[in-house]
Amino acid sequence: LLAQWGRWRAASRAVSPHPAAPALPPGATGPSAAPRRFWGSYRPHVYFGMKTRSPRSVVTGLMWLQQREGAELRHTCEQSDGLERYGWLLHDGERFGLQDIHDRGLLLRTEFVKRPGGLHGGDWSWRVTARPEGAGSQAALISLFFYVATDGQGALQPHLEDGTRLAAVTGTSEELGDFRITFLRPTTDSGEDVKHSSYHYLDAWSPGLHRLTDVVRSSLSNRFVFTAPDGPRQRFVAVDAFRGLPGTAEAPHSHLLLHQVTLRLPARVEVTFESGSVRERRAALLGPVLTAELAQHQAAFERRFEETFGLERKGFPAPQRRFAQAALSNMLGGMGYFHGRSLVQSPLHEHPVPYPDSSLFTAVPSRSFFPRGFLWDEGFHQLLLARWDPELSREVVAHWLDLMTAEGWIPREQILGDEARAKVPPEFVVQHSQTANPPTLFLALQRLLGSAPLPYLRRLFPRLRSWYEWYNSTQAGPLPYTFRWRGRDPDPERFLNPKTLASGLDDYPRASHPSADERHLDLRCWMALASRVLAEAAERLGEPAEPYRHMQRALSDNELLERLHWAEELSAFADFGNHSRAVALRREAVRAAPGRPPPAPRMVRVVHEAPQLRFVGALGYVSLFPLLLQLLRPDSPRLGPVLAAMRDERQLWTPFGLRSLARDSPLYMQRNTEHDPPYWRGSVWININYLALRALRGYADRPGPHRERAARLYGELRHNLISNLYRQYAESGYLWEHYSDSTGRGQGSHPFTGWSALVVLAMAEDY
Ligand code: 6A9
Repeated sequence: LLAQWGRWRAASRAVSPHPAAPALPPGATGPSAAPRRFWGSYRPHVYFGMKTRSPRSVVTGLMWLQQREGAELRHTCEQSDGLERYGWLLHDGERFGLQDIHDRGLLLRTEFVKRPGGLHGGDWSWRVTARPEGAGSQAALISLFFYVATDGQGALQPHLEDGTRLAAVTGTSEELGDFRITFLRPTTDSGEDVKHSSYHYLDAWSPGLHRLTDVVRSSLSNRFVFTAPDGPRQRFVAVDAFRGLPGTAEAPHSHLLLHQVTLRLPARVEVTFESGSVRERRAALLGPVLTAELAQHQAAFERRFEETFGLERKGFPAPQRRFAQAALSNMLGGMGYFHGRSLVQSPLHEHPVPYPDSSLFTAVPSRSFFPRGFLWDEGFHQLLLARWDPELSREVVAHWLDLMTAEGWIPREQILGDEARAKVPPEFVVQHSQTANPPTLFLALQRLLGSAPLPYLRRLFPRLRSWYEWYNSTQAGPLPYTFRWRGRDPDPERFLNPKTLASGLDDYPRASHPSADERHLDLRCWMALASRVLAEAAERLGEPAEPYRHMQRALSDNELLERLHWAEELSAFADFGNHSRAVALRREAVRAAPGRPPPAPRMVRVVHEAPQLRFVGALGYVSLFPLLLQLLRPDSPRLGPVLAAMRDERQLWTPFGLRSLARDSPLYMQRNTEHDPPYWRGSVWININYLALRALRGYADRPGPHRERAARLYGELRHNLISNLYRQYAESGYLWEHYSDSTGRGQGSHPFTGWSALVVLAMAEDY
């Protein structure tokens, strides 16, 4: 019975929240305590939308449709939309933002400004300006759709003019109180009256926010004709009666009110949100008043940007400064507020279990492809945001720590709420409670520590300690002071090299045969960093720091590091494990079942050399970790060979940054399966390159035999990174997930203004 009870208790710890007081006291992020951050563009997965930091916020958003053959309704950021470019050019993370969207002959500018006041986060205004771009699109017909929707709470009331124009929506909801949203009559882009426009509106119920696009799309009809008095007649598409979604019997959850305005370019529409609790209002935030406020905010942003990063002072020309401003703005404009339940699989449960409701305020790696929180990405994001707004950064870190389970685990990928879930294939939704991710929040904390108020640190501390202990106890390696990522791919026969998603470096080659004998160098170095930062935090708080200092000393002891991880035959640091140096993928015919056509051949792994315990013969990012986290002493005899591997073009050096895996490494640019192209097997990744710059700068600043060499490498690497990222942005319109090591071209998802935006810190030389 006792054993049963013990198992039950352990199982419930895997899916219950950590017992320490939350890092964010209740209400700390709500409208009364933090009114300035209540409203925001916290819906990074839509091209333009806002919500409040509430669990089930009322949301607002924009869709558009060019009225011509083959054009599609735009709403959520989709890579498949193939927009030439889009993103925030200016965004201060709090009061204002300006975004340009280029969509085949159409330039849409979306701007917002907030105005504080009252008890519920104040007012805001939007301005959406649509202009033709390039030849042939003058006077094209376009529809703009502005909507308001609830998410299971609150009430909305439409106010119609002439029976078809949705002029305003009034409403009330938890946390927001009473409000009024007004859709102003359109003007030309310079504010003159437009000759003719056509209005439609939709009043519908959706099963949830994740189906809004479907609801609108299924309500469109092409029976309308645009008849301007002095222009040609043109058929167009508009929302008609809503007849329900095909094939669903889901209960209504979201009330949607949508205003459609159809008109010829150029055009401008303004929208105001007015909070019922604002008692006295100066002039409405519209027209020339709005123009003036936008200009003020823009000037303030530019001043603050220069004060913070000093790029003009450093001599960067205006186009490069605008590029850096856009990179920062996209990180800020990509911040989201999510609420919902993770699905957790623990070894003690037969099936995945929903974790209690949680809220997360976080930046995201990519608005189109990964618009949700990722644990180790976030530590890098906060390196940048901590410089722009340390208070914002502290809040984000606290949100993440509040996701911790009673065991001390934080799920790697946060898929909270229906909208987030709608973007993820089911097989990726479940989070495994034994799977870690690099504890990069310690990187961010290291930066925040100096200025963090003590009460804040005090709230964080018990959680940091549990988190640290969780790594120490669940990711321990086979020998003292070694570590091992759990949760590698369990089915090695299917992959050239089974993946290690936990490490964040996914398919980076590790021991060919996963086993309990493995020692993973990167995790060991992360733990050295964690020990150091935790010790510093403990000292600031007057808590016992010695256990963390002890660990820090042991993990940065260079002799021990060499004994555990120096591979003489590679002349590099490496992982250790059960490893074969000769594996390959081979196509294998699969036998047909009697009477059926032969199935497609599949790839299986063949092992030509029996695995044995040895260092893993891969040279790449993992090998650099003792340098990246500056554990290697400046006078270490190993520093020379590490620097040499970095600078060698047959190994890690490229004109675009350091590649992830050496060109002469056996798995360089190898597919893992027929469907799985190389990812961390050659490409240039910016987060690691940022760490490399920071480390080189560190070695250049400290006395030692390689000081000058480190300084030289630093200068060259910085130049290569900045010029390639700038060139890619100028040519392709985006920052990317990673970059080709042979051409420098952006690859993978885009826009990816997660850690790629660290280029701003590289430009500022802020480490
Ligand atoms: C796949 C498919 C619409 C992979 O940036 C986030 C992470 C990094 O943490 C990690 O280091 N990315 C890197 O190797 C993207 C991971 C996406 C996983 C989810 C679902 C979605 O298709």
